[in-house]
Amino acid sequence: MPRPTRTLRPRTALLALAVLAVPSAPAAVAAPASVQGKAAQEETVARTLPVVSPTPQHMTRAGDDVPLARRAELVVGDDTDEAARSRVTEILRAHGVRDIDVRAKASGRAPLTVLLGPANRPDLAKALGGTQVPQQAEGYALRVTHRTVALGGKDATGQFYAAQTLGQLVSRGRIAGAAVSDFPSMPLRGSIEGFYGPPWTEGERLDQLDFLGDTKANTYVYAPKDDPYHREKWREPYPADKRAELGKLVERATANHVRFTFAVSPGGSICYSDPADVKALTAKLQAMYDLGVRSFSVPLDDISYTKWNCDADKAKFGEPGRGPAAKAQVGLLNTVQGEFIAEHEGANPLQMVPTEYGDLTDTAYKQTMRADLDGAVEVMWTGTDVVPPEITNAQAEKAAELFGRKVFVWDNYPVNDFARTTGRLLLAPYDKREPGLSGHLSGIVSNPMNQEGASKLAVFTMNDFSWNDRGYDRARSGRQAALYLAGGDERVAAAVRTFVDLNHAAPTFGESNWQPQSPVLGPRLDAFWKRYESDPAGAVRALRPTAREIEKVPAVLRAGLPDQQFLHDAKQWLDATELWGGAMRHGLAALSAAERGDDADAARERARMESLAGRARAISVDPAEHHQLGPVKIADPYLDEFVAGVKDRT
Ligand code: LTM
Repeated sequence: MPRPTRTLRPRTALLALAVLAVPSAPAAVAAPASVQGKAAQEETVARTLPVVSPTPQHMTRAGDDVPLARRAELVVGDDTDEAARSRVTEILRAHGVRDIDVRAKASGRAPLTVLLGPANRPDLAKALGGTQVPQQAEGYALRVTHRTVALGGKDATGQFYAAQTLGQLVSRGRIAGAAVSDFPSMPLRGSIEGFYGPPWTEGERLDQLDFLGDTKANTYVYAPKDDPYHREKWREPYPADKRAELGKLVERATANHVRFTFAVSPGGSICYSDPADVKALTAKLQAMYDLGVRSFSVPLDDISYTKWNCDADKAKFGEPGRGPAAKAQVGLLNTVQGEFIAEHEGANPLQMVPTEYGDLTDTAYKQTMRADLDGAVEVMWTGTDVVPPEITNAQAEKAAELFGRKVFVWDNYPVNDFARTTGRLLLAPYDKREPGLSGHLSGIVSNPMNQEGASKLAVFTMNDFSWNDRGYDRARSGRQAALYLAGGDERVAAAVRTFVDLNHAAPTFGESNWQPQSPVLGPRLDAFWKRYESDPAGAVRALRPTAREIEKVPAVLRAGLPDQQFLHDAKQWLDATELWGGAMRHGLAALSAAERGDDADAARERARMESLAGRARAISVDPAEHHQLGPVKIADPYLDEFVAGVKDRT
């Protein structure tokens, strides 16, 4: 099946988060209706603030909610950010404001006035009152009081993020009366398309850039291993059609305040000492600068340092080895930083991936890097073991010490290009990254799955963590991610969460998973078999709703999930889920029949179960979409064990 070229996901996905928001503070948790009077209930509702994602650094109630009317004034200045302005307009229109009067000064007569611009603009500073304006880059202050919404950015990106937060404060015709003072804990946040296997399509990349903007992430690194012009043919310029496509991506990234970061990986064939190769590399970067790119990366991962690509390097740097390899790389990178980046207006510091990217061992390679690499260059690091089971503050501090700077984490989650991810979607919320990492890292980017749409659940939670690592609440973030994908529909979000549970395992390169499979279904099935020994009828009765719920997940998602890219990516897993749910249902029927002594019916139901399970096991990933080929895995090994358990007992 061809991949959709453009997503049908409405741009209002984040707006929808607010629609069914839950109380944000313990104080807002309602008392039981029996002990709570109507007035108190109304008070609770009025005081409840929606959950905002990523979690703001500070959010409190500033006053009563402000009702929306058909008319509003939007007060802007020359330094109002264009993207923020169109986002605010989009939000107001989506909530029924028909007449938006854009002006330079408030009339004082509008039912709603929205002030948007730099936080130090006098009218904004006044309307923000005591709400603190953060000094951090990309920070913003927001205050909703008495018919006025003040959205003040520390810089242009801060204005855009203020608008994104506003989108989550509006629901049911009211804007929550909040005061927010917010900024990112880590400077760099987002995703790196850095996996092996089918690169994302143009439509998937455009979708990802919108998604990153929605989740206040500022970085997308273009580094697909299987784009020949990124690695093997790194010396060759992109053909005109590919260049045009990249130009479109740069434009979309800019509209989302995302830095489109162009990466080129010359390490497989470069001759470091050949000026012609250095020139070819900078020419490649120059072509991208001309398209509007301002962030660049030279990844040197997954190459050998036990051989040189030319004799001249041996003559210049000596016998191949860690130290000489680092010397050669540092020479190249310092030239790019000093002679290209520093000479190009607006260019951000160069990023690089070292060849030693996944350990904490001090070596001649790292010694040379920390001694000689230009201090401006951002160094990426994956955490230990390449796919790290955890990242602690102590590890990050050590990595910073080894490379002589805070490192930028390339987190190999939820990437599914390595053997132990065969047949898997990795959907679990981010975990086992220690609060406080923002003190030791310059940022985190996710290396996502071959499937862009399906990656959004995990990346949503990763962007939540990198925005505010100390405020990260895994369960809340997972719920918000499901709600985001579901376009704000709670029933659909519940089906998303069930699907996440069936696809929760996150393997490492070793034997064990760093995120467990099916933390809800697994224990439930264990409890089922335990109870079955003493109370078979009760056990079967209690498990039936679970089987039905699983069987219905695909229908609920296909009917109600607005994200077509996700549905496309998850197709084989959804097909298998329906079959496994049916297998469970028939398995339970077989057990019931056996209990009442109806052997014929038990055999019939058991055969149905086996047939459905067999069909589920026969579904394989789509080779056009997946690097690792094989049968799709759902809630393994629990569902197979369930089928085996039924067979043993019927
Ligand atoms: O992680 C890095 C720096 N490089 C590669 C990635 O391209 C690949 O996607 C992941 C997961 O297999 N492992 C790597 O080593």
